[in-house]
Amino acid sequence: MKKLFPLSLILILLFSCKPASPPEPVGPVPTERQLAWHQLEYYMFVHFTVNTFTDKEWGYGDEKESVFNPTAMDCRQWAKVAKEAGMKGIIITAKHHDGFCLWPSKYTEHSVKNSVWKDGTGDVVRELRKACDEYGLKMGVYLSPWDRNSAVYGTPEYLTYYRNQLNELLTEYGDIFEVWFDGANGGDGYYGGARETRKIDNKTFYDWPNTHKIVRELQPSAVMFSDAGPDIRWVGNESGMGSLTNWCLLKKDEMYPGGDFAKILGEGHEDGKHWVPAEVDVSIRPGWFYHATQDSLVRTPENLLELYYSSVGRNSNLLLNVPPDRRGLLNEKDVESLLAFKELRTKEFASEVAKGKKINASHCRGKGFHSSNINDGDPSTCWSTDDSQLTADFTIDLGEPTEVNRILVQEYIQLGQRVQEFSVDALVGSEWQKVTEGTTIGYKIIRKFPVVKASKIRVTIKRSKACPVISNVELFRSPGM
Ligand code: FUL
Repeated sequence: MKKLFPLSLILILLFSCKPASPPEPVGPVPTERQLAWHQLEYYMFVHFTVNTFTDKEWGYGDEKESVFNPTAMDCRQWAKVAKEAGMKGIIITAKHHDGFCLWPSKYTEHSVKNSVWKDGTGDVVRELRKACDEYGLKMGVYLSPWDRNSAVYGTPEYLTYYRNQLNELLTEYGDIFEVWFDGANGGDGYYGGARETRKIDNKTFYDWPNTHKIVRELQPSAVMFSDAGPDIRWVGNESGMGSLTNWCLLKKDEMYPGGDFAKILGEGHEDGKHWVPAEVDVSIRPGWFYHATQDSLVRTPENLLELYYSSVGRNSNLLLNVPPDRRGLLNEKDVESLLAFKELRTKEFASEVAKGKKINASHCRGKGFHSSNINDGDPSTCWSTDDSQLTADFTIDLGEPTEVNRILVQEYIQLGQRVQEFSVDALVGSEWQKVTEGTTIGYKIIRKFPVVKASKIRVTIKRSKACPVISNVELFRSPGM
């Protein structure tokens, strides 16, 4: 018997540590550019145009260029604040629906070149480029497909105009990480003096596939956002709410920008044929543009933290709009709130208690996929089970009763999004208590639960499309409720 023991031990070890091949990818997987985008998580939206000076949300297109006149314009201040706030980039409304261009486009007179700002020699996009470079931020551009100024809007000629402008933005301003195609389209406007209503067919008018080709050719690393991708999708609301069930997958061929797909956009399609993750765009103020009357309505740091949980915490990126005021500066109120939110967030995730703790899984695929990969702090390693094993759990041994109230989980999305249902239990004393449960995971989820003093935390994958592949779990004792 004594001799058999070491032999059986060796057999067990051999079995559990057999070198394993990685699981096959399941369904669509992210492209390199999408993977890089996931990792950005949080960046700034900047809505700035003639509206800032006319106090409107949607300019009609007949605004005089001279109204655009920021008195202390400073993109470096925007970038400095974004950096200090922990954001990774800035997306600017190079042209909003009013058609006014923040760069001196050679295809229109309706731009900064005819404003009084810097006697018409200024270029907001170029200043932002420089500022982003200085602060190590990425830059993205919003180019509104709807143009209420253009005389040719609604005709095929407009497509040439739109693409020419896109070409300028994608060739003259360095690397662009995201191109934002808004879904609001067609309606009344100035249209070169016609002052009429122009309706377009969302499905056909823009000939999107050919516009997308231009972006791919000129900026191969850029992701494209719209209601329906191709790379990143709208989350279906502007209130900052990612969906609890959130597949990064979409049947995008059945959709088009400006269509009525809000609910689908929130959840995505479990059986979607394309990887098109959700981005949560939301403003720090009620409006997208600056209005002095909204100075008292800036979101509080606490509210911004809630937005963070309902976006980044729900497998989405957070694109937070912070509109410059008439000086061309981010307003003190917004800056104060943003930076206080950064502080709150840092404190919220300061005490991580799972890293390097003993961890055991009910199943292991074999060598290279051990459960210790889950809490090793290295997102490039992962835990997985045999192909046929679709349910499994792993337990983190905290060593001693430890207060915990947040959990962060990440799938190894390079191999697809798999988990359909999970639950989390805590061992409190000698009793297991469920602390949270959910459906999808994806790139990242963060869940809150009331503080428990747990000696162990167990995560159970209850349903999965294929063997689960988990890259990271973190547990926190946050000061928040
Ligand atoms: C919407 C636009 O109509 C708003 O003005 C804003 O730009 C928002 C981000 O997208 O569709």
